[in-house]
Amino acid sequence: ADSVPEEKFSLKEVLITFQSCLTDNQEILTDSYVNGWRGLVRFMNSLGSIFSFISKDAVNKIQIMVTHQNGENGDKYETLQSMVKYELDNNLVDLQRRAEHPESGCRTLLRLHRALRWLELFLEKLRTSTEDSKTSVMCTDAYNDSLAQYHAWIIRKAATMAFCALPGRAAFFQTMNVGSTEQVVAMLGEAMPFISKVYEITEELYKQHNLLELP
Ligand code: 1PW
Repeated sequence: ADSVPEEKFSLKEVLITFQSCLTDNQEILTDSYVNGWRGLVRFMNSLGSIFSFISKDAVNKIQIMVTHQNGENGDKYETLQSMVKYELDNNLVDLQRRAEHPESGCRTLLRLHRALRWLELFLEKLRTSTEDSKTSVMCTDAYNDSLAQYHAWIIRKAATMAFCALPGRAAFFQTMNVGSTEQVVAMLGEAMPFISKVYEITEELYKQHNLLELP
């Protein structure tokens, strides 16, 4: 009775975490957002070591956010809205170029936010794909339409190479541990609106405060 079986990883749990980000007044809980990313990292790592360079940066960004959350002013980081207000009010964000605050919560979260757009596009392509669709192509297209524009040539090159090593559609769906193809498609159909909502609210928040281009 004392041996608790290792919880099986399921992408469904991860997407549900993003669902739990939203508060009743449409704010985003930093803790759940970061937890959602922890799950995405586990998912990426389960895709093989070739993805570890990609997940490494996400791990790094997660750690920076955790440090803010556990810091003296951790309570100011409860939601993305309170974080933005706190860091801007106290001049804790480098607006022009990286200087005194190279690891502000605002600029760190912006990187995760941009990557979430990639995930959103990629999952939507998977959801609407057919048996003969190629995961590598869907992933690369999603990347080129989102995150790629923010990356230097060398990173784009490495990322595109990693995508080529993605398992085929059937195996990829299995890695998600959600069940049959139909179940994966249904799960994505349910979860995608929450990811999109979280993305939209964050985008609007950053836009309002002119933070979308933070160095
Ligand atoms: C299969 C599921 C894929 C969805 C997850 C997407 C993860 C995105 C991580 C991409 C990281 C590529 C290598 C790192 C690049 C960094 O330079 C870059 N970080 C991100 C997250 O784009 C920018 O961060 P920086 O250098 O301004 O601190």
